Amino acid sequence: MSDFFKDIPAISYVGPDSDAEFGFKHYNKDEVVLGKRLEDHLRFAVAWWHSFAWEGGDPFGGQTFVRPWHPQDSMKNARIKADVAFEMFRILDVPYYCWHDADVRPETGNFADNLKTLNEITDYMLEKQAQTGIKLLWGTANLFSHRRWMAGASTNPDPEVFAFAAATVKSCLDATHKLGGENYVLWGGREGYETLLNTDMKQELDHMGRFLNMVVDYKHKIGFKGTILVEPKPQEPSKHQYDYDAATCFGFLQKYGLEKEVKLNLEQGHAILAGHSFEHEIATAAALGVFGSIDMNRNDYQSGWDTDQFPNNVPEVALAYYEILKAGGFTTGGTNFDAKIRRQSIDPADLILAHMGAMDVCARGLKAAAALLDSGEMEAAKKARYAGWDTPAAKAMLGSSLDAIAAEVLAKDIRPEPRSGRQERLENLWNRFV
Ligand code: XLS
Ligand code: NI
Ligand code: NI
Repeated sequence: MSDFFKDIPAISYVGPDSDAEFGFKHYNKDEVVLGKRLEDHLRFAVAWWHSFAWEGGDPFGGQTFVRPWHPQDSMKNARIKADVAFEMFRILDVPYYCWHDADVRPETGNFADNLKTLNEITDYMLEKQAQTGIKLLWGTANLFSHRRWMAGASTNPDPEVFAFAAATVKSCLDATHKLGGENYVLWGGREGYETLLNTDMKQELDHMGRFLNMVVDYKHKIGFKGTILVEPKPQEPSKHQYDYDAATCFGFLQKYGLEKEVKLNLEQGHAILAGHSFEHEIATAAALGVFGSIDMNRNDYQSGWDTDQFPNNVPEVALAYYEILKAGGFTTGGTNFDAKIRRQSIDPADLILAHMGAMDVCARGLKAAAALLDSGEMEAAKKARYAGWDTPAAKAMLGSSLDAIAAEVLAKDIRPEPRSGRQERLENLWNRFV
């Protein structure tokens, strides 16, 4: 046990009428919604990197946080960091957490040492999981921070970097498997390019497709039962990233024969960077059969970059959960807060309050979405809009041909009558629930 959070009580449900600073106002994990406990619907996870590895730097200034596990260059401090992390998971009563290799172990620059320290610290984390019951939602490899990755990992023009990436992902998949992780994520931060003047795009895409196939093969080889997830993002850090958005990723998976093996981890802020809404990305992935998990962190709408802020907009979050519920909810996925406190929020309490508030926002959003879904009104309106397609004649047309349909249009003198899309009525309906 560490005393980093010494004056902070464990967070429990106090209800919406309480003004307690530390307490859930809306997230009552045992509340049953649509036949399932809120904890099982939302499947919250804390991201190790933003809360414990990031030191508060931005492009104009360095570290603002002063923590007992700094500097992060020794196994001794990696253990202190793990102690504090598990203490925070306990205080928040979250069921899951997520990590990159580089968040949990010191970086030494060579693979053998990285492997040794990763195995050592994840053994320690396994003990902590056993003591607390907290589980791993997903593990991942950081293939973007160290300078060796500057021109990409699997898409690097240097085969030695590809090899280093393959070895690193193998080690992270092994560690995720050991910890009973329910998913494994690949976010291609530098799998893209800065300029076509020095880039062979076709070759890079083929290498990335081959790499992902090797990941899937290895997953089966070791009997890892979790889901392999790819996380789309259009740019930042690379100018152009190959995993632009959900639809682009699906095309990539299909081209390399992986659409049945790999699903998507969708992030709210990345959707916005791609010029989409979060619910658009979720609905796209669900329609294509590749919805997996979410990173629930928003951007600042004025700044135009990935600011990784905790969610605080209930109507926005509700729209996302509505699509998730319609898709049947999470299976192996969950709600990961890939979010960081602001660099001025230097107190330990800020870390707790950020997560606590975000869990409340998500609970409110999910409950609103569930109530609307349960009322059936929105879905009935949608069904009515497509009712014409329920007739045998309309169904038969889909198996017909252009010339047969054209003959029918002439013979019956078909003249379609436009009908209202009723958008504002449906927006008013939505507003009754949020
Ligand atoms: C960065 C990504 C990253 C992934 C994990 O923008 O969101 O944090 O979730 O590598
Ligand atoms: Ni992100
Ligand atoms: Ni993310």
